[in-house]
Amino acid sequence: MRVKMILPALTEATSPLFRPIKYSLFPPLGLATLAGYLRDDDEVDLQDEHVEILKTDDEPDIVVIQVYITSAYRAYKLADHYRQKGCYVCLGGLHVTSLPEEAAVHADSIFLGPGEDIWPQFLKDYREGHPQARYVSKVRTLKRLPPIRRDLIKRHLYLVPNSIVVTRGCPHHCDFCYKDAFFQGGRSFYTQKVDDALAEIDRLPGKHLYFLDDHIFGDSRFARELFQGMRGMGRLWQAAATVNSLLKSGMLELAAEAGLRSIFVGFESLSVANLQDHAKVQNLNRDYQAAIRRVHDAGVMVNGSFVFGMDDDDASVFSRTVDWAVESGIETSTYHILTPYPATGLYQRMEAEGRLLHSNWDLYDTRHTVFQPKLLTGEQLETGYWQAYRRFYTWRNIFKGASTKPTWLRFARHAAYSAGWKKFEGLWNLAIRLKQVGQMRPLLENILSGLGRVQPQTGVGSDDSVELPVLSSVD
Ligand code: B12
Ligand code: SF4
Repeated sequence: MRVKMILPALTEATSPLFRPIKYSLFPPLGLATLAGYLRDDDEVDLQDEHVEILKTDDEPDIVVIQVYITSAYRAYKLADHYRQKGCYVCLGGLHVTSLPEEAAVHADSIFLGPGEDIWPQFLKDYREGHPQARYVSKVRTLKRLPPIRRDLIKRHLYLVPNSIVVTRGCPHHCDFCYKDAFFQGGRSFYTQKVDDALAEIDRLPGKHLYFLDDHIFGDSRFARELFQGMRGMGRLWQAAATVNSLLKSGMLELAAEAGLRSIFVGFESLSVANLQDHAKVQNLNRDYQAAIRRVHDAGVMVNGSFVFGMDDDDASVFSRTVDWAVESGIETSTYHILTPYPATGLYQRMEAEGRLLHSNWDLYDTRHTVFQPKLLTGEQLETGYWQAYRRFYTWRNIFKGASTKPTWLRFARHAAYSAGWKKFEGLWNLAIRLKQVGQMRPLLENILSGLGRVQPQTGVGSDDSVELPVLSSVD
C-alpha cells in the first residue's frame, strides 16, 4: 500500500520572500506517530509543506492530511486534488475535530480526536475493504504504542528535530484552549509509562530536546519519576508548564537537574478579571514574580506567553504588559491576539454574544482580530499586538531586562538569548533558504550547554551560566 502523509502549511510559511524560523523548528510529530502503525511493506512518503515544496503529481492509495485551523483551506484544496485522482483521502487533527461537517465534504474518512485508537482501526477496516466515513476516538492510552517513525523526518530541515510528547492534553480547562474540544468524549490528560518515555528519549540523537507537552509538570508523580530517570542522561531541554506548578517546591529543581534550560509559561494576562473570565484558575492569586524568581534561581530561562484582547484589556494593556515582562527579567515573550477557535467555550460565548467578525480560518492565526473586543477597536488590538513585540525586543529593553540578572554571565545569557531569537531573523531566513537550518543544531546544543558552564543552581554547579538563545517560542 502506498501512503502519502502531508502537513500543509499556512501561506506565510511558504512565502518566497520571508519565512520565520518558527516554521522550521519542529517536524510533523503527529504524522510520524501515525506512520508507526503502517506495515513494513507499506510505502510511506511524509511531506511537511513548512519546509519543502509539496510534490502532488503522485497517485498514492491513501492520502493522510493533518488539518490545523490556519492551514484548513490549504488542506481541503490538497484533499480535493487527490480525491479527483481517485486516491482515498483521510483528514484528521484539531480542526477536523472542531468542525467535522466542514471537513467531511473533502474527505473519504474523517478522524476526530487523537489517532492512537482510531487510526489502526481504520487501517484494519481499509485493508478488509470496509472503511468507515467517520472515526471518533474514545480509548485514550499511550501504552504499547509502536515506535514513532522518526526515520521519515528530514532532520536537516529542522532546528529542533528532537521534539517529543510524553503526555497528551492537560489537567486544566482554559476556555480559549483547543484542549477540551479535541479530547471530548474521553480522557483529556494522560501520560506515557515513564519507562517508555525514557526509552524514547534515549533513542533520540544529540543533546537537545523540546517537550511539546502542554504541561510537562501536569502529573507530578509522572514528572518526578521522568526527571529522576533523565538525570545523568546529559540532555538539555525546553518545555511548557503552568504558573502554579512552578511555585510548588521541588519539581522545578528536579527538572533543572535533569537538563531543563528554558520554560514556556502561560501568564496570559495581568488582570484578575480576565483570568476569571477565561477559567484560567491555575493562575489566579498566584504570585507571578515569585514564579519567575524561582525559575531564574534554578538557572532556567522564562518564555512568557501573553494574550491580548480580553474584555478587561484597554489601550494601555500592551505597554503595561511589556514593561512588566521586561522589569520581571523574562528572557523572551510571546504575544497572541485572543482567538476563539471553533468548538471552544470561548467560541460559543462569542457566537452567542454576536461578536464574531467572520470565519475566514486563514486569519485565525492569533495575529488578526477575528471578534469584536470590548474596550478596544479591532485595529487598536492588531496595532498594539505588533507594537508589543517591537517594544519587548528593542535593544534598550533587551538590555534593561538583562540588567535584572545578578551576575555578568547571566546578563550576557539573557541578552544573547533574547536578541538571538528576534534580532537576527534575516540570518535565520537565509539558513532556511539554503536548507542549512540543521547545520545550526550543534551550535545550538553547544550554546544551550552554556559552553559547558550552565548548571542548575542546586549547589552542584556554577551560577555563571552562559547560554545563547535560539528558540523559545512554540506558537
Ligand atoms: C509544535 C506546534 C507547532 C509547530 C509545528 C506544528 C507541527 N509540526 O505539527 C509550529 C511552531 C510550526 C506551530 C505553528 C502554529 N501553531 Co502550533 N502547536 C504546536 C503544538 C505545541 C504541538 C503539536 C504537536 O506536535 N502535538 C503532538 C502530536 C503527537 O499530536 P498531533 O500533532 O495533534 O497529532 C495527533 C492528533 O492530532 C491526530 N491527528 C492529526 N492529524 C491526523 C490525521 C489523521 C488521518 C488521523 C487519523 C489522526 C490525526 O493523531 C495524532 C496522534 O494522536 C500544539 C499544541 C498541542 N498540544 O497540540 C500547538 C497548536 C497546534 N498550534 C496552534 C496554533 C494556533 C499555531 C499557529 C497559528 C500559531 C501562530 N500564531 O503562528 C501556527 C500555525 C500552524 C500552521 N501551520 O497552521 C494551536 C492550534 C489551534 C487549532 N485549533 O488549530 C495549538 C493547539 C496551540 C494552542 N494551544 O492553541 N505550532
Ligand atoms: S493550561 Fe494551557 S494547555 Fe492547559 S487548558 Fe489552559 S491553555 Fe490549554
